[in-house]
Amino acid sequence: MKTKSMIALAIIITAVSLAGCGKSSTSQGDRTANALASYVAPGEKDEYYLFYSGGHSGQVFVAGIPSLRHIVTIPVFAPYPGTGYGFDEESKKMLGDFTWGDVHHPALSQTNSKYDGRWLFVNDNANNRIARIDLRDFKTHQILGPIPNSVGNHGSSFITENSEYILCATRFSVPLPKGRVADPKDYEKEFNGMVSGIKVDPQTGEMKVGWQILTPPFDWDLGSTGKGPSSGWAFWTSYNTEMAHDIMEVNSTQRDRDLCAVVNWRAAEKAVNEGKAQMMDGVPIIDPAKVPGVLYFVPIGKSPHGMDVDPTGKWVVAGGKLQPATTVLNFEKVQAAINNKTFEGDFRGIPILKYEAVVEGEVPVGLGPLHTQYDGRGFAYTSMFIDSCIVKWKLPPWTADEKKDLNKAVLDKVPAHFSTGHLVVAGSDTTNPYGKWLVAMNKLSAGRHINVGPAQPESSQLIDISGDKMKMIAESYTEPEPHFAQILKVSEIQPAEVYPKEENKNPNAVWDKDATGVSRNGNQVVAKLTAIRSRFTPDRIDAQVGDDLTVHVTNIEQTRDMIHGFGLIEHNINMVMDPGETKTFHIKLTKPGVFPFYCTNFCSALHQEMQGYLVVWKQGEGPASTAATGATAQR
Ligand code: RUQ
Ligand code: CUA
Repeated sequence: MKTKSMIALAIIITAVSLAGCGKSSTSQGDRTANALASYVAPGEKDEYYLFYSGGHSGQVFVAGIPSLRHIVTIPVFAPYPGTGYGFDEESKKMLGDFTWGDVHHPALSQTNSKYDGRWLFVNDNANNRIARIDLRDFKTHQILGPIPNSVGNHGSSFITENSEYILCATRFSVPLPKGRVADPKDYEKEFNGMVSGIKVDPQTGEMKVGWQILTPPFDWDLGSTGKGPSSGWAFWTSYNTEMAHDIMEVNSTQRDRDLCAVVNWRAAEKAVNEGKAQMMDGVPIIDPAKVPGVLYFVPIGKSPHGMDVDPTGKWVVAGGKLQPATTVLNFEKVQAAINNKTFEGDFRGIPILKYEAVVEGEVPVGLGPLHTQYDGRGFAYTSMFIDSCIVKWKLPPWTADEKKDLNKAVLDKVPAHFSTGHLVVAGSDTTNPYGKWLVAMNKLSAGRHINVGPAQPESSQLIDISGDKMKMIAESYTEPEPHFAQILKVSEIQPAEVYPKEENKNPNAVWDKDATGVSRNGNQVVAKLTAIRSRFTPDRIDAQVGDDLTVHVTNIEQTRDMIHGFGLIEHNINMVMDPGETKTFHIKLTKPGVFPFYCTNFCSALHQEMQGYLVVWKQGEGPASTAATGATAQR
């Protein structure tokens, strides 16, 4: 039916566009073609997942491509009542004392530099953490951090070719170890930054801090990891090579070139194994001045931002925020310069590679180049914050003619609305990009949407890059604030639709009525409940003031979509159990009364009837006080 419904839509759209919208710069023919390109008819499905970071919302959003429709929110660093995240004991423990995070750069796990569909890692710029989302259930399973000796986890999370490590670099420098105080006036002497290798368990995905590399107090910015010829290496831009600590917009933008980091992470791992590190706050730290071969610098103009390795692993492109060009490093030349010691001096004992020896060219893409992505066909796409467009250009090797005038390598520009930050090309950071779609994540939506008052959303735009010329197809709006994103082909993963009963290893899970009930031991009261359409068993919990109440609820459904919630009136308790899942909350009972609890998730025609009572008697009163120790009251 796909064709029929598309033709119908085409007719409707043509009719609508003929009736008005004369202001649009898109011709009638294109409107129809564009609409069809992103149209996913009712009952049909998108072809790709778009995982985009939710910035300071602390979450990850999942949309479909080509429809750009938001499908779910995956809560990560902030409580999210919609899925009960941050209310049950397990997720509360993961969040710790924090109720927000600042998610910037999601990274899909890789095997041999291809997405393997296992995990999605995201960083928290604000509280120096990394989280792991499992793509089997689209849930957050681990939050690591705050990472020791590391402040402002922005240059992250960059994954290595076989997901050996998540590599991170600090945005901010502070006196180390954390907790030490020095005057910011002594910034150059007292402050330091850090590059961290977060080790990922190849079976479970469990992360732990592996090692760190001490750096001068530059503000490390964006980076990426190598592959192919650059296998084992990673790259970060920096701003503030000036090492300013105040009036940063002036004082940190003085130099024409800043120093980017070229890190041999395999050499770092080896150095740690050989005992060449010193411990700080429980982490082996490498001083790269004393362990040659781990860290090099390359000058890049000016206050650069993104630094992206192409699918072949040979070209590394830096966006020169304040310079109207991208700089293309040739990794083979980087390697040769290291081997031949073609240095132009050093900074605190770290060799600076000679610019002319490693740079293939500066491509005049326009104003405010930030990030670059690749289609795997030899083309690069750069987001332009100031020019507010996406620029398509040709990677080397360039013809003699192009080399003479690299303007000739710039092939196409498409306006974006407005001020694009990140952009993502499907699969750009793998050896085999899918290539077809590009999503521009724009910082300013500038009132292109219906008026929603002064709090404005961000916008995302879908661009078709399959032809010679880019084509703007569709736009949508998003909660604040997408930074980077990853695109994964839907057919590459098979998420679970329920948690199978036999996989539920929770010791407090109950599946039969006989195992449910309320038991008391001293003032510890434990309730084990089942939830199924449309009742809780038991639907009454008796306790008394002063009790410690623990409630485990198992959703014993094995049917897709049959989700139950557990909301407890006036106690700030809100759990949501997916089919086959057990969740737990714990509270100290402080006030007497009868408190209804109810299912929050509309599950059946009798959903509204899915309710019960927590009866909190005064101390020494009611059946709660007489229940024998360890006894289980059944109903
Ligand atoms: S940064 S807009 Cu946080 Cu990724 Cu470049
Ligand atoms: Cu269960 Cu509503």
